[in-house]
Amino acid sequence: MNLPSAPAAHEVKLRGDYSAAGPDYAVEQIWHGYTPAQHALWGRLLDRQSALVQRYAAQQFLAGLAKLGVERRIPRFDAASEVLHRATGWRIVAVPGLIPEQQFFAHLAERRFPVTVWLRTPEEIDYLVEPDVFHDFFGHVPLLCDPVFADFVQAYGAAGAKAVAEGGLKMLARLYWYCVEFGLIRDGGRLRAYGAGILSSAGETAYSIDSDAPHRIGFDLTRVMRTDYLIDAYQKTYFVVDSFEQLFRSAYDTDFAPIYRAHRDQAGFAPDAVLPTDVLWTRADGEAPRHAGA
Ligand code: HBI
Ligand code: FE
Repeated sequence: MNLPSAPAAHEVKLRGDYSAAGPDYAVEQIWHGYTPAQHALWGRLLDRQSALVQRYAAQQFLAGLAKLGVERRIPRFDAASEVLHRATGWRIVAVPGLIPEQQFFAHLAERRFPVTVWLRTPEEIDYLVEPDVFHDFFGHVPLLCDPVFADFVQAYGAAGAKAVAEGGLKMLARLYWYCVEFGLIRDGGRLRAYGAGILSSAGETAYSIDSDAPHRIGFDLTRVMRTDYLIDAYQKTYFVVDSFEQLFRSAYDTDFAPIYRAHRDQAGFAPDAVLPTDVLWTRADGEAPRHAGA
């Protein structure tokens, strides 16, 4: 079983049980296997983030969260998939954890979102390196109820297969990181967060919008694809889209191959770089704090 290398600056030992995974890395969600303590931990995580996202999350995320009717127990993926499928044709596929890029992209291209079946431990309530069911479900699934964003993620997945062939994997992973995981969006004159890595993190949800420490730079596809990222600290730069239509158009209208060819052998821009061509919303004025658990 060729286990994936986690998309991380440092290798992590994968903790899921991959023994029952199929060639597409799908497993069963053994919902009766979750303990009352795990459901209670899910409830604590949900209470904390639900309060924060009301104030900081994109409207489309909040609409999806409401549509899913997330309860204070670990969700049943098959029931949530029925709601999701009616909204945008997506379904959840249960996975043991991080899976290889190739299978990950293939699932996205066919409107299946991989959701990890295990939940973090109480000691990891503030931070864990590998995505768990709370990050994947609470962070990612609500926005997949938005038709435009759902189309973007499907187009992103379809681009994945080609990226593997054209040496663009690292650049495509940056697009996922700075948008799907840590993206901000304009909401009138203010900014709101839509990235799953932000909205599933108690500390980073407020930080991404309120702090003066990070840069906030207008989204530009090539700029994002050329910018490195770190995984063990709050982001030093967030990219701001005007709309999900802008994001979708960037993935759907653009042939990524010329971008891969032009830049695949170049070093990425530093996570805290500011370029003369950047449209700056805010410029950093300090150090991004490290994650509590890092
Ligand atoms: N696997 N289950 C899972 N979840 C992810 O978010 C994920 C993955 N494998 C690869 C991956 N993400 C990243 O390399 C993406 O940037 C492609
Ligand atoms: Fe994620």
